[in-house]
Parts: sequence; structure tokens; C-alpha cells
Amino acid sequence: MSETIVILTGAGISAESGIRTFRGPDGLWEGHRVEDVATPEGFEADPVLVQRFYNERRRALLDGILPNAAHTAIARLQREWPGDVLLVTQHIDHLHEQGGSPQVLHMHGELLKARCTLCQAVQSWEQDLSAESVCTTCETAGGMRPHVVWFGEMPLGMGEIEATLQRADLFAAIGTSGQVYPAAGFVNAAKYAGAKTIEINLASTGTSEVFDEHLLGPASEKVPLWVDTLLGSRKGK
Ligand code: BV8
Repeated sequence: MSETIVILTGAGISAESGIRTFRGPDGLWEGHRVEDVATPEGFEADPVLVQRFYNERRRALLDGILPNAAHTAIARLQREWPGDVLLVTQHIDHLHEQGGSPQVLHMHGELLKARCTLCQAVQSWEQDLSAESVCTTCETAGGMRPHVVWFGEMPLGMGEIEATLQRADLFAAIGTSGQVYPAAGFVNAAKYAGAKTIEINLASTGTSEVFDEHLLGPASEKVPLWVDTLLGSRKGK
């Protein structure tokens, strides 16, 4: 029976595509901590500010940002690995899909989707969002928000993630600082299930000591090497 792999990616996988990470040197947005803007309270208090935070990121994402070699290498692993591969991303961009991934679980939602708080419909959305935006399902304005999981909100797909971690043989965390939960706890669940664990990152993180292995360097360089090694090891079997 082929091994099950769970991959968790974070903002670091898209850094070389030109998308700023959250906690790097430039990790603030207009002087705001993301934890203050990306919250239901923040949206309640200043919806125009929070919509602007996402409108600017959505516009930037749609303005020529392309996947990098890390995204395309993960897509190759998903296509060629004989066992199950569950790709979970904390990031809200669509670069895994653009890089060819056949499956992506966006546990923190998606920048290119909007949700109507009046009828709960989730819809693709590439324009700016505002209080005037009209839901394509209930055709009502005033209830549209980014389909993004804010701090204090329940991440998406947790049932599938937890069930797959329990049968994982290999867990890889790529480009994440391991500071946001529950994602940061996935490595412990994987280890508990007996999985081998690897961290691929530019630098060590707060959870580095939990991992069995580390690949230190840029994702666009290290992830293709890691995938080649994994697939090469299969060829011999
Ligand atoms: C929840 C969407 C419960 C929005 C995001 C105290 C202790 C423990 C937990 C908590 C606590 N207080 C509050 C909590 C819970 C909270 C939390 O974890 N807070 C943190 C700040 C302490 N978590 C939550 O609220 C979560 N929900 O717990 O719900 C619940 C239960 C029942 C019912 C209801 C609720 C929800 C969290 C989701 C928040 N939303 N994103 C948006 O994007 O605007 S999180 C946000 O951070 C992004 O998704 C981002 O991806 C994510 C994690 O950050 P990283 O991806 O790791 O990015 P970061 O910049 O930090 O790091 C980048 C890494 O890449 C670095 O390590 C760097 O070295 C590396 N890197 C850089 N360049 C490269 C590279 N690596 C390789 N190559 C490179 N080139």
C-alpha cells in the first residue's frame, strides 16, 4: 500500500512569486498587524479598511503574479505519487491551482472568492468588494465579505485534515512560521500517528525542533529537490 503524504504550505511558498509574507520584515500592512485587520471584530469596526486590505491583495494577485517552481513541483508530486497526497494551504492565493495542483484544501479560505453573509453563498470574486457589492445568488447588496477565515473563526476542512493526519506516513510543512493554530499543531498530530516529518523553510521556526528533518533554503529550490528525491525513491520500488 503506497504511503499517504500530507503537505501544509504557508505564505513562504508564494514569497518568491512576489507575495509578501505575514511575519517577515515587511509583515505589517499599512502599520496594521494582520491579526488586527483579519478579524470579525476588525471588519465590524471598520469594514472599509478591511475590505481595502483584501481588495489591494486581490488586485496585486491578479496583476501578473505567477506560481513558482515550488508550486509546480508539488503539483507533480500530487500527479505522480502512487499513494494519497493531501495538499493543505494556509495561504489564500490561487498559485497552487495555477501551478497545476489537482487538489488544494484552502483551510484559511480564498482571496478570489467572496461569501454572502445573508445567504451564505460562496462565489468566485475578482473585483473589489464593498458594501455595494451584490450577491450573485440572493441578488442582495450589503452582505458580501471575503471568503477568508479570520482570526477567531473556524478554519475550513478540519475534518478531512484531521482524518488524513491520523493515517499520514509523511508530513511536510513548507514556508510556514508555525505560529498560527490549529495549522501549527498538525506536525504533532502527524508525529503522533507515526509519520515522518520534514520542514522546508528559509530559516528555522518556533516548531522546528518537532520535525525529524529540515531542508533550509528557498522553497523554489528545495521543494523540487525534495519531490525528485521522493519520486526517485519510488522508481527503485
Ligand atoms: C481558530 C487568512 C478556533 C486571512 C489567516 C493563542 C495560542 C494559540 C492559538 C491562539 C492563541 N490566540 C488565538 C489563537 C488562535 C489563532 C492563532 O493561532 N493566533 C496566532 C496569531 C497566535 N488562530 C485562529 O484564530 C484560527 N481559528 O483557532 O479557531 C475556533 C474554534 C471553534 C470555533 C471557532 C473558532 C484561524 C486562523 C486563521 C487566520 N487567517 N489567513 C488572511 O490571509 O488575510 S492566517 C495567516 O497566517 C495566513 O493564512 C498565513 O498563511 C498564516 C500563517 O502564517 P504563515 O503562512 O506561516 O506565514 P508567515 O509570514 O508567518 O511565515 C512565512 C514563513 O515562510 C516563515 O517561516 C519564513 O521563514 C518562510 N519563508 C519566507 N520566504 C520563504 C520561506 N520559506 C521558503 N522559501 C521562501 N522563499
